[in-house]
Amino acid sequence: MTKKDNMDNDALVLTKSKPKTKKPSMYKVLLLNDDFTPMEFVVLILERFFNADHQRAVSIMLTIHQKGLAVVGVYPHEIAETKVTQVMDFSRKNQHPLQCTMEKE
Ligand code: TYC
Repeated sequence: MTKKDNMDNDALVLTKSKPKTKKPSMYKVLLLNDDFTPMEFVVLILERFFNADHQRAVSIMLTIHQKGLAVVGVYPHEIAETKVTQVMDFSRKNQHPLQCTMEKE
């Protein structure tokens, strides 16, 4: 990570340059409570799309049920968008009104 600055052909100066790669911005994926989606369906969503084991999925689902929403994962933009789309598509196909959104961390 050094840059060679050759100044007037005699002094060779080594200067540090900043690395040019940036960490990607991260996005929280949120699952929202509603009065109609069955608890078991939310548990299935958490197991299938957010890799939660059954016990953790039940615990997160109950948090959403009680508090109104929960962050269910944090991902780079494209992955977060994919998760939201997967959840919304799967919920719509099963005729549940479950809502999933993302916001910048
Ligand atoms: N509140 C729903 C019920 O009582 C369960 C539920 C939990 C729905 C979490 C959505 O994101 C949710 N059947």
